[in-house]
Amino acid sequence: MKTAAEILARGLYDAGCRHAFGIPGGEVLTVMHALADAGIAFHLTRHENAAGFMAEGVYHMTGAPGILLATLGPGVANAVNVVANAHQDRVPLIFLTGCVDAADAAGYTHQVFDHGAVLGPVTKAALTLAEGEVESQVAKALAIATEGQPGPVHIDIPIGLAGKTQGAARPVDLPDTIAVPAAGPELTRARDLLARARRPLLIAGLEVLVQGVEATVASFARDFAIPVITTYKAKGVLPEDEPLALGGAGLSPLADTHLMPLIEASDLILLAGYDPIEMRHGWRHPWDPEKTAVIEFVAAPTTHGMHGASLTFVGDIGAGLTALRDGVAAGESWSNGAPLAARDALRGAFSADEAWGPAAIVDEVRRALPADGIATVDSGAHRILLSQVWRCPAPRTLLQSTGLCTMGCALPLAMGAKLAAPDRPVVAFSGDAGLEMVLGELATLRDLRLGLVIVVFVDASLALIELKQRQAGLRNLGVDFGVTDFAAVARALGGHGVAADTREALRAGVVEGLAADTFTIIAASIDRHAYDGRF
Ligand SMILES: Cc1ncc(C[n+]2csc(CCOP(=O)(O)OP(=O)(O)O)c2C)c(N)n1
Ligand SMILES: [Mg+2]
Repeated sequence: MKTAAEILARGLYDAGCRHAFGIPGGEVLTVMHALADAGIAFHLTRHENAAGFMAEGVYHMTGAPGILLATLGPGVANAVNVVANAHQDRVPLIFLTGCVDAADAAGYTHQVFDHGAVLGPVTKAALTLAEGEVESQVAKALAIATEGQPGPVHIDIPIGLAGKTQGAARPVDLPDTIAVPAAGPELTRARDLLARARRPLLIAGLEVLVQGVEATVASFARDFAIPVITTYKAKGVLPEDEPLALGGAGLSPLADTHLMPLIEASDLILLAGYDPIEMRHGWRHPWDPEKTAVIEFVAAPTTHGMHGASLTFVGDIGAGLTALRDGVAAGESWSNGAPLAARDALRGAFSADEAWGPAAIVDEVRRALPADGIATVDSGAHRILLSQVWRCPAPRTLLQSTGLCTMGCALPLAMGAKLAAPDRPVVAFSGDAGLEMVLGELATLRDLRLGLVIVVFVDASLALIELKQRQAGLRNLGVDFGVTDFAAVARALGGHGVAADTREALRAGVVEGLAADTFTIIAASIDRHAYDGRF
């Protein structure tokens, strides 16, 4: 007979989970120990929010749901940001917390608030484990976290229940419901549209990665010579050095000036797992489905209202594309060469041809990082520029928060990725304010003994916000701050630290850092207003 905590831990282990992150309190000790005893390593972090991003980093490398453990009350409150991020960024995250037993909650107030009420709007489900139902609840939590559009599921574990032996479990029935388009008038119409298209475009989104159908999408694009735009999360679905790859889009109005004319000129837009949660305002209603045929394959019914489509198929994106192309011969594609011209124009607009500056930093690190390397990037001006300049040779090689766009994610994402894939080189890019938000995690990084490289863009400014402030004609307020000696901070916390203001110094720092057995911070100083006119 197993306790509730043991059943929970076994269920998570069987789902492939091998790492959990967080900060315990007295209320979750039983759960933490049960996780470790089941073979799920527990990693102590300095903040629950960062712990959640480390869990996400592991998920991107292993495919298994992330696990975040926190105590009741303040632990829950500290984790709200990363849970919201998992919701917006479609990350299967199991958030485990303790709670006082129902009978106690009636007459006890210390640290007690309604966890479910706080987390309800930012989770797919919030469950409280119940006597005799633990096994089925864990199975349900995992199914909800991973199906359709993945996301966070909160499991509250009553203190009294965690260590209590449970009786025989009920059978758990959770059938897989993924669908493919059935033969019928819609599929026939879709095939006809594909057969007649002369200027087709494909827009790939994060659900392609979630469903693991990158190869199907890439061969579809190659076989029909269809140019591919991706969201930032889907960068690399088609290796970005291929001629059909038009790079990532979503946050850069400058990139849109080159991409929107293609959308306007296209006679068939194929949406593959395109979830517009990553896209800025300019991507609201980017096409008129009355004028342009749009066929979409998505994981979940579209209720976002961001764009229309002529035909929407919900279910298995790879099987959908395979059914679509069945019996359709590849025809002419863009005889005017417009996509290649747009690709050249984009490369010119986001050129790294400068001796020093933010694009030179991105370019230099890209050259130093091997093709199997993983980069993460924080929120801010540096991220928008990097997402346009950085070329991904494969999917999930650039990790970032693209739905919530929160600061403070790049360092912990990189830590989780490195922990789960220790043989792959990992670089985290961050703004100075974003890194200052998570400096405590350098102590976690020291304890984990992970050799990763952190490149910080030092501009003593919330550059993205400062730029918006100036563009709005407002006076300078609340966006500037002092210069931190990040190299010294790194050394104080057990890492290496170097300052770089030339390509040579940066390259040497990255090469040495990737070979080191502890972390390295490279403080790359850039000019104030370095991003003006660049995205
Ligand atoms: C948690 C959080 N707070 C505030 C913001 C709003 N915001 C977006 S970018 C940014 C500036 C970040 O500054 P820094 O990390 O130095 O990057 P830079 O823009 O200078 O490249 C801010 C404040 C956010 N996205 N997330
Ligand atoms: Mg900055």
